[in-house]
Amino acid sequence: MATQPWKLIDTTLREGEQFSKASFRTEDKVEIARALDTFGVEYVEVTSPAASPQSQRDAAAIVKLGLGARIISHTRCVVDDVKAAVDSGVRGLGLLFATSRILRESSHGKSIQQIIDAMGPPIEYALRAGLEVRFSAEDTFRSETADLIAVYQAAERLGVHRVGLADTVGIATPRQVYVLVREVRRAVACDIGFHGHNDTGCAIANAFDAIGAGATHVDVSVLGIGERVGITPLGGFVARMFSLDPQGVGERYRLGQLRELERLVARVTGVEIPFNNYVTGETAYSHKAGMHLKAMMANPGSYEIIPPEAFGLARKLILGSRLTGRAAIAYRAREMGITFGERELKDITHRIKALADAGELSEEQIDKVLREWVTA
Ligand code: HCA
Ligand code: CU
Repeated sequence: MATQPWKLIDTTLREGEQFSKASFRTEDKVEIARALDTFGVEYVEVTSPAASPQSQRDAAAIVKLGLGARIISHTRCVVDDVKAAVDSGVRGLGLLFATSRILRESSHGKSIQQIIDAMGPPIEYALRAGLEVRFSAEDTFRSETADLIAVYQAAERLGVHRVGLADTVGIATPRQVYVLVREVRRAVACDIGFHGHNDTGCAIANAFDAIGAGATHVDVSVLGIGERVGITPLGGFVARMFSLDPQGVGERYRLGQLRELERLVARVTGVEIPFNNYVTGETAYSHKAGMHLKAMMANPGSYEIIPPEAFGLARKLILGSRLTGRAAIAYRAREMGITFGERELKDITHRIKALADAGELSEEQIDKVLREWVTA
């Protein structure tokens, strides 16, 4: 059970900048960073200041906002990049090296021993500068476990605060994540982070199992934006955790800000929020079938594990479809101050269903049918 402490590293301004539709201006980044801080994420990760001159200026601008969230940056594991990050004023660094054979061959050409030798100077530089340092093995789930443990233990000996597992290609299953995080948990004493891509739809479940197995930090981005189909979405992950610990999660984050935060990122990147988005999607709180409506009217918990009010949202009961039911129609009639007998209710519901066969009725149309029935 995911009851142990965990922290959110929002990487909308790093992984999310790698999203094909994102090209953030400085003012967009500032607005997103502020909104993330208002929501309450513990960390905001920004693009490596070494990536470009503007990236350096943007990182410094975000640091200067003086937010409550800790501003960290991502950098390659080389001293020059670390220096640029230190100069920008960020308080933490996420360093990484690919450890899978395929990426070692196609990306940097180093053996595991060469990685271990190369990570020393940048990690030491960052630690001497007083930064919180994380070392992550890119493409963790296509790497050999023995290699991973060797690299993580070397990082820990150098003094990193956290090691990271990255499902770079979205290949991991929840069980694999659980098993590997457990193994890393036994091998090192420092904190553990998880970063998971969503190529096969497992990113939330994987992040959840990482925490269950002892991970302390989870990477998320608003709407899940990132390379390809992106990573664990902030909203979906928070929903997962809220369903298990409503009070704890509700106290830690300003959940009522989620929708605004998502709208902001959707606007800046020019994408739509999916209709079935976790919690905030257009249909996330729509209830339609007669049997559902009946139970929802008796107790909203019947078909909702997360009350919409917790996120500042409202539910929508769709009464005018062919799937509607007597309880729903009686409910609406009562709201209008009309009471029908059982027989009548059956007939009027039948009538509404028959009309709805030609297309869903609006609330006004239902009300009209009910009123006319009374006066007829
Ligand atoms: C990438 C790197 C990364 C890094 C994750 C991490 C990944 O862009 O390929 O820092 O833990 O997915 O491996 O985003
Ligand atoms: Cu990634």
